Amino acid sequence: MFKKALAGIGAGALLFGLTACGGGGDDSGDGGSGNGLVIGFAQVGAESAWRTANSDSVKAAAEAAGHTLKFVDGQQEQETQISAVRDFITQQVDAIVLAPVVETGWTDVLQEAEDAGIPVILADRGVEAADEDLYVTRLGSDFAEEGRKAGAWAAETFAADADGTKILELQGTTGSAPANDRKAGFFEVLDSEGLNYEIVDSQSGNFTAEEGKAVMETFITTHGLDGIDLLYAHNDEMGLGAIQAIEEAGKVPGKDIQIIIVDGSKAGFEAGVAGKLNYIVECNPVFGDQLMEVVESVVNGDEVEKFTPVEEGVFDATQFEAELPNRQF
Ligand code: GYE
Repeated sequence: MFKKALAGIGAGALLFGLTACGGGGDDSGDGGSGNGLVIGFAQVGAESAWRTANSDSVKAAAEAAGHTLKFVDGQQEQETQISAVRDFITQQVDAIVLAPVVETGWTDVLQEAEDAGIPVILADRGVEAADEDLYVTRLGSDFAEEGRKAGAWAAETFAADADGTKILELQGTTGSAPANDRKAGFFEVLDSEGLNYEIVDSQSGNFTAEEGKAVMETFITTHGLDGIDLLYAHNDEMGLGAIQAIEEAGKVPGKDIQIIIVDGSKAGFEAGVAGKLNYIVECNPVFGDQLMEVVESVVNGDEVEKFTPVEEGVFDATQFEAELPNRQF
């Protein structure tokens, strides 16, 4: 992590952004907070409870701060998001917030935003390192750390499993930052902890319950469940879909096969309280207020961190019941 001054092209972009302020901005100059910015938000989609909570949080925070939010649901399609960003450029918004569905393929449109002098702030997901200079900052989760947290629990839980831990993995959307990093962080820790394991199968369930269930059914048909120790699902929805598939196959999720999920929605915790899963790595979507502060700082030309992580915890079976009432989504 490092501080990056908004120098060079970035600062030029900011000046342009301020002077060419797209409709609706009030130039009251109150020092930066809540002075009616126009913000374009190209969201990933509506694939999960996490996502819905994230959209709600950003919309509410923009309204509370007195900004105009132009919201586009990308429906998990990169093309839709690219069109949305181009529309925001045409409309000369003050700032663009992008939650990129996948990591690659953004160079051209990010360059177009920069050429138009409009700062881009990444929310939630990241883009590939080669494009790092084409956005100002990212606010979101440390997905590799989430994967490492899941891996640490698995390595400890199955340390005494002499004949090798057999693992199924339900990956998030192919090519997305959370899928790539949750996978990498998880296996990094299994390897560094020296766990004896085998990846029996690993496929994408695209972060949805339907696809998670369908992929789990395929896993069951192909491999059976006997001898499978652990399912690592990259989000709640896929884990919950898989639980249905396991139950329909006559097995007991959480017992016959242990399950880790990432997110920590109410529905995820309820499944935990019911004993159907074993470990939850929290991913926090409620960062709208923090995002508005970052956007205001960027438009003001303040120095911002290149990456601001959202604070997150982990929960095991002894904590599910006490934590359930605290869940916000
Ligand atoms: O975990 C998943 C959603 O990008 C962190 O996207 C986000 C992920 C989240 O679909 O539920």
